[in-house]
Amino acid sequence: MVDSLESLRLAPLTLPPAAPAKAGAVSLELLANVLRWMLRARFIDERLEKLQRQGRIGFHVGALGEEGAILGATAALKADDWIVPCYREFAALLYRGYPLERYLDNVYGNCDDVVQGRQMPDHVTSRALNYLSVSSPVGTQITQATGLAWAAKLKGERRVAAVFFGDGATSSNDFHAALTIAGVHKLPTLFLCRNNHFAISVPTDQQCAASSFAAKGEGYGVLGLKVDGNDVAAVITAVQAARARALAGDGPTLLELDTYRLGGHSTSDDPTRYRSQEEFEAFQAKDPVVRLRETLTQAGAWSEALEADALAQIKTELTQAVGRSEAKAKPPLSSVFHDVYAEMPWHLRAQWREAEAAADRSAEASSVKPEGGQDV
Ligand SMILES: Cc1ncc(C[n+]2csc(CCOP(=O)(O)OP(=O)(O)O)c2C)c(N)n1
Repeated sequence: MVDSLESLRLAPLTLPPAAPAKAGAVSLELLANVLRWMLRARFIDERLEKLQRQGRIGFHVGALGEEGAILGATAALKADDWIVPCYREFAALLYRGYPLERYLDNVYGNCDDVVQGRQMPDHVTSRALNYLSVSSPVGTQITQATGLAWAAKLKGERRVAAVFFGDGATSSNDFHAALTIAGVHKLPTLFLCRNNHFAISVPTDQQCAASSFAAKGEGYGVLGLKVDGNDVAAVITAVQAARARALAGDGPTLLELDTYRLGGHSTSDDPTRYRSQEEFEAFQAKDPVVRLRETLTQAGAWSEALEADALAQIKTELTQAVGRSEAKAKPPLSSVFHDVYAEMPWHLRAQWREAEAAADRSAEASSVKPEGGQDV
């Protein structure tokens, strides 16, 4: 019986004509620029983790070890393409030209934060840079990207929607809905699965029994390819090929970018509780920053001096930007009530008045000295 069932297996999808080019096709100049951004991203990640430990910011969700997958993919896109992030892709937004200080305003949730402190840190967005807002629920961004891709197709626009998500998100309802629709309508969606080997503490072999995450595409008629996500040139060529394929009308591609999360899930996590030092060290040896640095140095396109320059620059920029963002005021209380309705309905106005009165009472109470007139 098993044999006859096996014989009914569908043939796997064949590679498209626009198969990924050879890694050598990516210019050294582009790779050096991506390395510079990877170093910047890592420096920012490490500094923000320290700020969180010092109690100066509430939270950070970083991308240590995943910089090659995120920035390689971003470098392969065009400015008009949508980037639909998960929550680790701040470096993609900065690469597109978002000001560092504005990003930090979001991390601090201050009065210049584009989302006015209503979101967790790292939940930033930019309409001007075609970077959709971060939604924390796992997987929801995958359907949003498919909607954007559908809109682009209906409008005849030459742009793709590239959506980042983790391996864990491939178990979500949204992954299923998005790949179903994108496959049926041949939408220009690039499904970028950062396989960082964990969904918080759950390793991939406990998430699903598929042979790979790329293999999941086949069930939806979506071409799935597994790429070494720590090989930046391979990521760039694969995303460029998937993009060309989507614009040619050949439909979406699911790219599994195989990488590894070298840090914790976020600053709220302690990864030593669920993974061994041996495993960590084995993946550390494949660090995308180290690999790209070596490749470029051997090719004469990188040097210690260039690296020192890059690090000195980001150190100065970050120190200045942190100083400015940290000094800014919180968003006003009234901001809680804005940005939902063009004209605020009466019941929200009433709640706003009540909230202001409660805040005044509380400020008054805290300024009243206890009996005896002593400060406490
Ligand atoms: C619907 C939903 N369920 C649970 C969570 C809690 N949660 C936050 S991140 C995460 C793991 C996601 O793992 P993965 O998709 O692999 O992405 P990664 O964090 O590894 O980049 C979970 C379960 C959530 N945010 N949303």
